[in-house]
Amino acid sequence: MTDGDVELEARLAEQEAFDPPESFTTQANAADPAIYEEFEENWPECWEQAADLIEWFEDYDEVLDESDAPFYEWFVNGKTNASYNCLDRHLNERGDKVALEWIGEPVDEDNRSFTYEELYQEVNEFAAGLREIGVEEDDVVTMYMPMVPELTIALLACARIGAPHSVVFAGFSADALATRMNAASSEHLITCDGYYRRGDPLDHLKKANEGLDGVDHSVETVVVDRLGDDGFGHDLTDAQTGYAELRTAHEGETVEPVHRDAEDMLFLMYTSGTTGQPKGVKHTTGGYLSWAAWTSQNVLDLKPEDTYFCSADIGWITGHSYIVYGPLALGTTTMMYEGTPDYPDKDRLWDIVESYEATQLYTAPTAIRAFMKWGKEHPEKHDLSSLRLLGTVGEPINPRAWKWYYKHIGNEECPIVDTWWQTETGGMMITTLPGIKTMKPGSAGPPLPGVDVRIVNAAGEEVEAGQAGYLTVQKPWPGMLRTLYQNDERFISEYWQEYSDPEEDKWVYFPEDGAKIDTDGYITVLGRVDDVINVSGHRLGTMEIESAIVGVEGVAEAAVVGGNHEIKGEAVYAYVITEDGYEENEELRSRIVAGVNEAIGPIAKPESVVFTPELPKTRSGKIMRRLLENIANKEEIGNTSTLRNPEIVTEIQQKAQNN
Ligand code: 6R9
Repeated sequence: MTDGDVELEARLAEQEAFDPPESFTTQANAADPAIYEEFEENWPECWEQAADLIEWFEDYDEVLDESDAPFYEWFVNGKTNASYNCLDRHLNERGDKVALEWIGEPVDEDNRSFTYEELYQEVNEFAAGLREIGVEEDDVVTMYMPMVPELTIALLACARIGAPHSVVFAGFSADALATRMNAASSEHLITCDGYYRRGDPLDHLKKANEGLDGVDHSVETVVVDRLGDDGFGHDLTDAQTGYAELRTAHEGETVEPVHRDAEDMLFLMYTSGTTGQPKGVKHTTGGYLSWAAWTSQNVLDLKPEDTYFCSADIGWITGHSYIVYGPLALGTTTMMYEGTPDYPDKDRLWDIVESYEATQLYTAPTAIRAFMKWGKEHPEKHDLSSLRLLGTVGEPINPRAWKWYYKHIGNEECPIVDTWWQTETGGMMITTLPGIKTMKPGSAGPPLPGVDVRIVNAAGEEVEAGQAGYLTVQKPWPGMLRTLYQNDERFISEYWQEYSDPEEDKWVYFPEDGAKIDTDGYITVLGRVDDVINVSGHRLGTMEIESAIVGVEGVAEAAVVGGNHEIKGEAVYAYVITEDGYEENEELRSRIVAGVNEAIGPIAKPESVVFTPELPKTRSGKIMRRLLENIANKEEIGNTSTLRNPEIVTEIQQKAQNN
């Protein structure tokens, strides 16, 4: 490091607040600080601003219907179509402009650009193909696909014909696919033969077929050919059709976008919760799309002339809202890339930013921590001056990583938006408006205008500045989930139980996060307060992992916790009791890891498996996960006086050390 570098690092390390640069504020989509007051005074009508960003076939006659809270309805009786909004309405003005840049793994330089016109055409043809294989309005279509452009095309084709999609992350296991298809009674699957990871082809269809074996009803499948000659030579069955074949049979056809009610389901997305069963989060057409578009415009500062890069996977909500729906609704050029940030080299992302002159980058803290570890020489090899704004999502970002991102990627010229939100919220909820607000590294910022977030104690009273409490949202918002698929009861018990007062018709949404607030109203999110582990920004339920481990032969009981991890944020730590007659050995340990891999996927694999004769339990028999977390984090052990078996704690500690 030069003296200048040292000086700069020292200055950055101390600085606690950063104002957005003038070069940004003067051109920002949201530039008037009065918006906060205006939205508060004019709530809920303020959200007409979001609805105005999309085109309606029939106008809505009420902004919000609260009569059946918490089953809120937004933009009542409005009719629209998400595919129409992301494609058709841009054709006149920018049909020749690129809608989607796809950057494949650099095995064959197989990058593809789709103009709005081209994307429109391919979506229409595929929509016609879906109809041909029997997909009807309101049928749930499952996608189990990696980051290939056909995934975006499939989402928009489904939206066009009013068939809700349910995307299952391609890294999830065959079992996870089967569980989700069964839960949604989904009779259609779109998948692909395989994809590339670090230069090697992966056999994805094999996994999809294994998943289909576990589905309890018949399924029609469409298979995208990604690998060509590198494919694994699977023969398609009678219930499987090739994507290209299906689409080209409808070449040149167009399909009228179905007029969907604002409250009609656009998609389902399964996410982890406290119990073993994943939750089918239901999002609607009007409210969700308006929310994705409004937040894209005001937080990501997207403009039609931008080339915007979100490095997430469409298998997660971030990809839905901020690769597909938000950017395309606004007529922006959106990018998707296949592969990993360190193949063929650790500058993959920076190479993409430079080559495509990306204007915004939206990524996750776990990625930023990895970039930091790899060193600034990788971004320094590239001209990143096209960037105007940076964003993060998925987990808390520590100030050191924030500052590294600010300095080494943004060159101190790009505001950073640290955006807190969830699968359930549909889009961003807490973050600075980048053209208006000062940034404080480590704090996501104030809630967005019109979003009523309060930090409360266990009794539901607001806590004082600086105190930790529970994050709650006290007014509905257009992008909110409407229910859990076919499970209204669980919807209420998961999100509306703790702080609501049904007698008073007071409904408070509880996202299961802890947080604190400062005197400026800036919120620092502290993490989940339920049994959900956040590994590299991905939500995993401890119960799901525990039941996978208990399913392994030789395991009697298991407890799983999240422990700190330098790159991943959190990692999975497992504590396992063996069955009589089974040895605590490496063989069992690797079967446990393989069992989790098979039941959920590689992201859930335990970092460590510690064998123990007992788990620390309270007198009422509940596992004290907090103590296991202390052990995983090599922290001082908290109070053990309420344990039935306090002596076990030191024993587990020793075993963990010798692991
Ligand atoms: C979009 C997404 C949601 C959970 C959420 C919280 C954590 C997300 C965050 C953040 C701190 C941020 N989270 N963004 N924590 N700061 N900026 O990630 O959705 O996969 O449903 O996860 O992620 O704990 O409750 P999802």
